[in-house]
Amino acid sequence: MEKKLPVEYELLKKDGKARAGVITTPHGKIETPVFMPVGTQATVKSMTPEELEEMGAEIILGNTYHLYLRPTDELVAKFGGLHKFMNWKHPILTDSGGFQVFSLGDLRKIKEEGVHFRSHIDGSKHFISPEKSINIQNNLGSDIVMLFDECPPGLSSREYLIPSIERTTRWARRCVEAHKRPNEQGLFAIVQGGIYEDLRDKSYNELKEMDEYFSGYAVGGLAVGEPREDMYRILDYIVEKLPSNKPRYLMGVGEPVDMLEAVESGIDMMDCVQPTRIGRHGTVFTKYGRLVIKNASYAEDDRPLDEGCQCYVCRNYTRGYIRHLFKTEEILGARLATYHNLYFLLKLMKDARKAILEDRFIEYKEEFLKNYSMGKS
Ligand code: PRF
Ligand code: ZN
Repeated sequence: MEKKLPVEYELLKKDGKARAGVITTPHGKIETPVFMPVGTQATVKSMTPEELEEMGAEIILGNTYHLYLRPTDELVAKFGGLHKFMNWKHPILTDSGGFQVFSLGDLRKIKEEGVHFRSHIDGSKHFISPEKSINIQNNLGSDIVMLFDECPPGLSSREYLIPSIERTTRWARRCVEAHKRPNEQGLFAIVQGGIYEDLRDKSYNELKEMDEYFSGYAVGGLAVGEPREDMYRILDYIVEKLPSNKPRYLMGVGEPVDMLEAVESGIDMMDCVQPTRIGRHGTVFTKYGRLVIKNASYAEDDRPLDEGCQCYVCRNYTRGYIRHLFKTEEILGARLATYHNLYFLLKLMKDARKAILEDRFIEYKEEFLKNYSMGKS
């Protein structure tokens, strides 16, 4: 008999390729499709865990790279792991640091052994290898551990991608080998391959040989500068080839239109810093598209950020008040906009799930897109 993995997926219903399911982790269940708020530095910026629970978040992200630099994974381990350190009782997924280190540009050098880089904080020298990334994630104690991969730029050539994929596969073997808590933390593989179908196949086929160790698969290397059509084409091509009995995670995508497209291709999980980042700077999602709250036209607007939104912010505050908070640089403005944006994407996925269960996902998606592109907020 195959050994049991700590993270499992149950498929409840398919509508076309879109899936509704449940992921079970050591810290509880997640209903999919799901949006995962990003808590890079052991906090989803400005939100308390109680607020995240209230808005309906079921799983959040943490980052190996940032937590390794500050406060260090060893310190987090002394507090009993990331859940205890930040007081979040539900599932956590940690990204491996691959993507963050590769985003450093000139500050890093890729070798077979791992990646040498300089800290974005103080310029100090560091090295992360596949073994070290897994060791850090073992110390953090996340429910889902990501493999240490290379995420090449969106328009990388085939000549660049082929050796990169092969190195990512060798790193995957080293990650599997280095994983010290296989009964408590599920490993997710990351399929790379840029915008080429055959290279996506190559990456997946190589990783698949280690399938028994993987609790799920991520699609990496998308939303990194390639045209939208290429992203949709690759998603449509590769997602249906991934094992149907494991969750599929699209990394770093949080634009509503892209999220629905991904769900239609069979993606179950997504994350993005976008809702928190744009929220802090005063841009919010509404049914009719984005809205920049500082604009003078909202000064006397007594409507909620998004008419029809049932979140705490929309039930209690007006656009005019939140605009005032941003104009006066009051902290509460950033908090309220962040709360609403996260709620909006969580709800988008909860509604998508409901639509899949009721066999009307395409109708749901088209209705959303029709409104969202009208831009009449
Ligand atoms: N790899 C990892 N993290 C990621 C990505 C990736 O390819 C992306 C790409 N959109 C976001 N975050 N490890
Ligand atoms: Zn709202």
